[in-house]
Formats: sequence, C-alpha cells, structure tokens
Amino acid sequence: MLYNDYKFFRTILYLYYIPLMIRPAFSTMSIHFKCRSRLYPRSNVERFPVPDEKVPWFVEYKDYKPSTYNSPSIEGKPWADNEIGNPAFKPKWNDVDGNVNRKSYVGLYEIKDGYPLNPVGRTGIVGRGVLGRWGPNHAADPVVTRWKQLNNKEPVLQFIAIKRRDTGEWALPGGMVDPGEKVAATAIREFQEEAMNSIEATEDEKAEWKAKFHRFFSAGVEIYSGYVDDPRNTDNAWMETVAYNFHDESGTIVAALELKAGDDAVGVRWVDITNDLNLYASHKDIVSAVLKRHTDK
Ligand code: RP5
Repeated sequence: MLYNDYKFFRTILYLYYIPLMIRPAFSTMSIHFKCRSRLYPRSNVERFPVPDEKVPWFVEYKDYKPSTYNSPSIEGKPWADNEIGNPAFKPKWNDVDGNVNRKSYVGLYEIKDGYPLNPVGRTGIVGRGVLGRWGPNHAADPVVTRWKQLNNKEPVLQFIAIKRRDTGEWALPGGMVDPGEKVAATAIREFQEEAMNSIEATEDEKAEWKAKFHRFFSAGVEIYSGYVDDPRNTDNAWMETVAYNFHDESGTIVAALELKAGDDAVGVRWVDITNDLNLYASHKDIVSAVLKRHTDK
C-alpha cells in the first residue's frame, strides 16, 4: 500500500469508526460543521477553510493559517476571562478553577503553547471569538416536551423552541451556566427567562410559578452532556452543554405554561419533532435523542 493510501485509510478509521466504537453513547461528536461556516458570527472575519478530513488535529495540515479573532465585545466583561499571557490570569485547565468549571465533558483537552485546543479539531479561526471563556464554555439546555394528539393518527412529540435574537434561528431555550451555579438550575432559569420572560415578572408572579411548576421541573432527565457544534466555536474556545428533558406525558401541566419570549429570545412556540427540523448549532441531535427516548419501546 502506498503511504498516501495508508494515510487516507487511517484518517477514515479515526474520523468515522473509532469514535463510534469507543465513545460513550452521545457524549461528543467526531466532527463539527456549523463552526466551519465561512464568516465568524457577528463579524466579517473569514474562517480558514478546513475540509472534513483536516478537522482532526492529528491529521497534518501544513497550509493551515487561520486568522486570530477576539471580539472587542467581550473586553472587560465581568463574565469573561483575561487574555492568555496576562500574568494575573492563571487558569487551571481541565479542572474546576474556583467557581469556574474548566473541565470538559469530552475528556482531557490539550494545551498547546498555552492555549486550550478544541477537542473536536480545527475550526478555521484562532482566539476565542465572542466566547467569554478560553476552553469549554458551559451551558445548559431544557427540552420541555408534550404529545400533540391527532385524530386517528400517532401522536407527535413537541418541544418548546425559542427564536434566537442573534441568528434568527430556532433553538433550545438554553444559556450559560453562571459561576458556581448548578447546571440543572441553569436549565430551569434559562427556560423561565427565555420562554416565559421571567426577567420582567414580579416577585409574586415568580413565587406563583415556582409553586405551580416546582414538581415538574424537579423531574428533569439528563439527555446529553458534551460538545455543541456552535457557530461561535474556535480552535481555542467552544460550547458544551448538559441537556435535560422535562416531559409532560398527560399534557395537563404544560397547558398552564404561558409562553412569552424574553431575554435573548424574540419568539417562542411549540414545535413538532420531525426529521426535517432545522435548529441552531447541534440542537437537532439533542431533540432527536429526546424523541428516541420517548418512542423506543
Ligand atoms: C448553545 O448556546 C447551547 O446549547 C445553549 O443553547 C446556548 C447558550 O448560549 P447563549 O444562548 O447564552 O448565547 O451552544
């Protein structure tokens, strides 16, 4: 076998088969797509083209010369890290660093020349773009579901989606984990903020909500924890999430939910889970896993 053929087969093996065999069910992904689109979000910075087979770091890509992009929008923000190289910034990579979790659900990530490396591979851009943290940026996603009953037909599973203000895409109403916050609490808080506009609710309304839905939101089932193929990811900063399913089998509990877009959302609605769904980042994979949970006998 010629050396080039050997390299080709080795790449196919690593890219598609080995990740399928060794990775724990649905904890990460072997390739990303949405974070390789031409323009970096909210900028006119172009990503360096990365063909599928050059995504993994172990595949040599001699011509790889990505631009560096650190958005001015995160400078000095209290939720953002300092610059790498600043003597005041001493991150504990792959560890819980004070009340910031710098561990990845994917496993140990590599540090190269002081910078954390995206565990899935190249994205065509260096720096941290618009993300606040170097390395993993932790989020949580609530998947609230119910059955839509149809006459003489199988019921259809529906979930609550929000329309994102930044990209206009439909998405799970998730958000970033605040320092020290429990991830499950983030999922519930974000649901309230984005799908029920709790930010504008009075204290009395919040208390009433808590009394009504406390039980329902205490019974979340973890569906996924791992990497998100988010368009904001870079070679040195990326999104990870834990997604929880809150399911109302009878439909009687969620019937009392008054949906109202809030915070970063400009729309909210119940959406049928079908094959042709088109959602932000890799949210379709999460929603499909929820569907599987409810339909696999
Ligand atoms: C996605 O970004 C996560 O799955 C979550 O839905 C979201 C969190 O970011 P923001 O909505 O706070 O921008 O990667």
